[in-house]
Amino acid sequence: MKMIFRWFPFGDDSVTLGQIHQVPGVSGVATCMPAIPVGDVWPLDMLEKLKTEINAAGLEMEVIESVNIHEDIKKGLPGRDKYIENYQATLRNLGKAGVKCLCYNFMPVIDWARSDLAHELPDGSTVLSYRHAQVTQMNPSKIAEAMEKKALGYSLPGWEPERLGAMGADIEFYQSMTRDDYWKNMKYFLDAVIPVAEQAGVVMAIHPDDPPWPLFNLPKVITCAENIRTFLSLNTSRANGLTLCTGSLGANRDNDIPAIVREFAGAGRIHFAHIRNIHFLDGVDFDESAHLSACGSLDMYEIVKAFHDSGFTGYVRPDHGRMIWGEKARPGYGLYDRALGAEYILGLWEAMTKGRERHGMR
Ligand SMILES: [Mn+2]
Repeated sequence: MKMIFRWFPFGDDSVTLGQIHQVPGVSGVATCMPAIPVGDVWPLDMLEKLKTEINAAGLEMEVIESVNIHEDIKKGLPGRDKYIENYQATLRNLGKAGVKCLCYNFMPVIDWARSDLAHELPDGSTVLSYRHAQVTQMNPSKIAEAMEKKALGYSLPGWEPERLGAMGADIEFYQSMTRDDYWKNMKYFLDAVIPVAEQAGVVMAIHPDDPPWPLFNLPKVITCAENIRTFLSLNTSRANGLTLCTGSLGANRDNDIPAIVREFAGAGRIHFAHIRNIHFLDGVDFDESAHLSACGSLDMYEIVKAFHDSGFTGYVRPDHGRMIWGEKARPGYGLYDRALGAEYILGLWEAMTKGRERHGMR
């Protein structure tokens, strides 16, 4: 596996490339170009400039997270072909710039949702939290407003202003769409872009829906093993793969994350792993937590072991961290707790590798 760190360019991150380079074992970043409007082609010269900056800091730019998908594609509107052509052009440019993996999502309107971005834990650290009653009682623009207040001026990926403007009408649009139609729109997109990704040397890695259940009656599809099987069967190329986000899928207690990892990493379809822990509360409520198994409800040893046993060679990043030690940063994306998470995962990995080499342990 290759340990990387998410980093937001163009001054939109409190964490510097120099700091990331000092986190032991981290070889690169997953980055993005938020300045490009959704649906436009990402210009090669901008990608190359960004790559030069990242390489100059001693890091690689092999993963992009994300190139957002225009809503017309998800809705299956006639305008989608133009946006798909642009997506294909972006994939070609990513390949030319040396990008190997593209993390994206296909969630309608709302990318991810939390009720609080700075919920205080007993030790004084703050985390992202989810209270189902609060989320479902608020209308989406209220959620957006509440989230923005706690984002400390940093952009929230998935809650871009252009998305918020059309949110009400977009949610209305999907009320009459069946899940089958949504799968069809997804297949139309995949069949058009996956061959281009293959040629460009880029693997695509869809991110699960977060949380993995429907909100506001929107179609959610990347939520469980069965639906992931359906997704992977829509286009059977290896370039049609997954970002396995343990915290997103893990929020549904019926999802057996180690089993999901074994099934899909074993089939060579997981290209990127987001590894984080969550702490289950009543019902479907949860708080995000520190990465250690002891701090949350997911067994991180079993999750990492499932990747290790599968011979996983893809990218891994610590996912959201807590805000600790007085750090001021984009919620979930401070330096300190994510660095602790990366070291914990690397420690588990080394122990598993050496346990096998030296003691024949499985
Ligand atoms: Mn994730």
